[in-house]
Amino acid sequence: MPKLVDQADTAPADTPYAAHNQPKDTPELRSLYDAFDAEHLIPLWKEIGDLMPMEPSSRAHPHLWRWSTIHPLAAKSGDLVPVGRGGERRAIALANPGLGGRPYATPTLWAAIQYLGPRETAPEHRHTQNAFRFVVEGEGVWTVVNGDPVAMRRGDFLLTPGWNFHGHHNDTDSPMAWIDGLDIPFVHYTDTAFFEFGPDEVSTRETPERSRAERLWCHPGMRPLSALEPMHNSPIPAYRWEHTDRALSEQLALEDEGYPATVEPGHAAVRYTNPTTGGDVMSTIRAEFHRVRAGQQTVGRREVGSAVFQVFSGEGTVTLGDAQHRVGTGDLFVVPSWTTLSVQAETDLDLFRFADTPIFERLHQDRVEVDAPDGGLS
Ligand code: GTQ
Ligand code: FE2
Repeated sequence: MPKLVDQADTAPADTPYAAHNQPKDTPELRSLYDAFDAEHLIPLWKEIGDLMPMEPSSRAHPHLWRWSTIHPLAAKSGDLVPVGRGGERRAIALANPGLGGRPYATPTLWAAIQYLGPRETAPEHRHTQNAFRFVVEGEGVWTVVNGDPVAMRRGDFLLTPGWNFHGHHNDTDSPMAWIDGLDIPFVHYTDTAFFEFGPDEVSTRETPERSRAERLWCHPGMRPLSALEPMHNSPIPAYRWEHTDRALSEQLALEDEGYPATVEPGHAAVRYTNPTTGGDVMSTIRAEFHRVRAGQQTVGRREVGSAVFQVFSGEGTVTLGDAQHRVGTGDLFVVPSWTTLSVQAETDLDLFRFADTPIFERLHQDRVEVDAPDGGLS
């Protein structure tokens, strides 16, 4: 297996650690190091620049995947690869080129394009990994969560929190693709994964207009008195596009009317939340939607932890540290930890974003730095 950690042999020359007095290279020193090796011991002084950097320096790259490239490949796998028990899902992961050939978009997050052909079914299962879907185009698939069918349509953000049974069924004669986000890498590193197969067929073929969970939970500002305890995952199965779209357009309209509503001029944004806590939708994943007006540039911002964006609509340029990418509808890009991101919108630009920040907030390891509008830091 490819090694996941680049091991430094000596303190890197470009860090303050380089000032450390290295011992003289003598035969005794070499035999000491050989003895360390034989006993599975590693001295800190050879690794410190990598283990204890002055600030995060992610192995993940700020990579971009184009929808126009990955969607046809997903469609091709629809022709060649059956979906069913065992493989479970026709999901193709974004593999960050900095992460040693593993199917990880970032050190903590999985992002994949999933493809389901006409009338196909992805069988039910459950796992401790938290999952969501975001739909950039198309409709017609039903994700069935604990026996409750939930329609998937363009712009919807759908949840499958850990340990809920879920399967997917395409009830139309057209294929559909969407993106999945999960905390698979985080769960893998921490050896906390459990998995169970469900029934081979998805447990319902009903296609109701609204899922039972939406009928119970999706009334703005209200919760049922039958469920007053806080839940660590949001009970909302689908955050519908009409609400996201209206929330953003109203923020911009209020800004035009002179009321404070946007995060910065011409930049509207919402976070999807758990209505029982007001916090993030799931314990390991934050999800947001951003709308930047044509001609606006967002202020540079970096934070601890990693994020993945998908362009929902529009065109622009993203600056990620030293890298710049022109982006359009469906394109996906990674923002590694502590990498400054700024977005320049050519047309009105709609961006879906997910990140691992809830993990670091819970552990009090979170940090954010925002460029001052004059180019300095605040
Ligand atoms: O749809 O249940 O991309 O279990 C990876 C693992 C999707 C899913 C993925 C999964 C799923
Ligand atoms: Fe799953």
